[in-house]
Amino acid sequence: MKKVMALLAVVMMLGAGAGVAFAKECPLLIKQLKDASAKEKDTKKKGDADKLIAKAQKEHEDGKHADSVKTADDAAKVLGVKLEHKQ
Ligand SMILES: [Cu+2]
Repeated sequence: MKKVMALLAVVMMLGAGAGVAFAKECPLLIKQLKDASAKEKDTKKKGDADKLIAKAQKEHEDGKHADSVKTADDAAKVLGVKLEHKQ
């Protein structure tokens, strides 16, 4: 039983660590997207991208950082830019 508890503790610590990494990453991605969107001249693409950027921002605020990163990647595809992910 002790082993199981120790394992659980390790898993939880790893999970929290990953959460923190994502939490720091989203704003960086969102900033890159906003810069790219500001330069986008195609209003249709810009509109689609802005919607995704707002969604990513919301997901980040809700603590769904992994989803936020995925949404940010989708927005980057719309804008045709490559995001710099933090390692
Ligand atoms: Cu986040």
